[in-house]
Amino acid sequence: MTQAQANTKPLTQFQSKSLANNFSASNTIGKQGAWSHSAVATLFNLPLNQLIWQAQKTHRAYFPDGDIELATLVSIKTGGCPEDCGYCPQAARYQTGVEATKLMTLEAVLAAAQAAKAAGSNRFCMGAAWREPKDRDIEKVVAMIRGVKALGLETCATLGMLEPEQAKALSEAGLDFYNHNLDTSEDFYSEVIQTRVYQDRLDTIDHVRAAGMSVCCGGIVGMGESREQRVAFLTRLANLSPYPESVPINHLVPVAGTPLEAQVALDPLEFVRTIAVARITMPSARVRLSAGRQELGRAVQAMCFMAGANSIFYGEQLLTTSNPEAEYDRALLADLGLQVKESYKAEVVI
Ligand code: SAM
Ligand code: DTB
Ligand code: SF4
Repeated sequence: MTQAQANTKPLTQFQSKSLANNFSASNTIGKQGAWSHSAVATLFNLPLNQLIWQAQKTHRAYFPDGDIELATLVSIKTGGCPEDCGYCPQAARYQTGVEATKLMTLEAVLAAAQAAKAAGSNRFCMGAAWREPKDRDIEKVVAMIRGVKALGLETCATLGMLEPEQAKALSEAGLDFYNHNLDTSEDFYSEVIQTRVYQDRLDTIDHVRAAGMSVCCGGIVGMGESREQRVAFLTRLANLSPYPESVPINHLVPVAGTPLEAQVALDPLEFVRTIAVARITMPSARVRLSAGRQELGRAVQAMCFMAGANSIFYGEQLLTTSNPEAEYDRALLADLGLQVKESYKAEVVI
């Protein structure tokens, strides 16, 4: 036995046992929001192989087909945002070279949705650089949602903070998902954003739920937060009741001109761990590899799929930054033997 094995074996056995207890409980308590900080920290601390093995067991139980969802993102209103999110190229106060645009026309949005459908996308997500939409914006987005739904695509929107009535109007128009990220842990939040507080995010998520829509909620890792803060962030997400149906995990894209422009990249293995812990703690959620995939490369993305990621943003553009070409992603999925989710196929949730 090597010194390294001698050092890790007792820890491994102990951690496996404590994880097994937590794991069996998680099948019933996860939905009710009972993940403790220490249970999530224990997952993060597991030897990587064990963590991925647990994540794979969860993934196979909840997604026996193991397919990958493709979500296409379109920026329906770019730049000029009054908020100060330290990572965001669309905040008006940072000199990032992003030009503010008006809201896209209905025709342009429907043309983009048609193209996404033709490229094989499952979901069409409309993003707007707003702190919160005005009621007249909601009317226009309602028409977009109706048009995109009529094409047979799943719909998602991310428009900033919502009032209950606005969430209701979007839901009545047929919006399937609303994306609103917690982004990080509560204690790190104010180091990145000062123009709103964590509770504002939680309130909007409540309004989305109350209006009957599914929640798409995740965040960004690699902004300089600590491991403990990543644990706290995922614990918070997993304890939302119910936890989100969609969990986008963004890897910070450091954009020149933003306060986080010089942020040192996170260790890719820590990103893989974050994906695995998201999979285990939110077993029936679609865990989406979101911003920052280009920088990860094929091998790390493959590890993320092994760790339970089962959704990607698909198409060469995110909102203002670039994403892998569709052809690159199709080749990656084919090389890994991963099938694309069929649109509107019922998902098996145990
Ligand atoms: N304005 C709305 C809001 O903030 O909720 C919606 C659009 S906002 C751009 C959506 C999400 O994109 C953010 O919550 C953040 O997680 C992600 N994001 C923005 N800039 C990013 C960056 N540079 N790197 C990684 N993720 C980023
Ligand atoms: C999410 O969590 N990631 C997407 C989507 N939700 C709206 C946005 C990523 C944006 C990355 C920076 C940009 O392209 O401007
Ligand atoms: Fe505005 Fe959203 Fe960017 Fe924050 S993340 S500056 S709210 S567009």
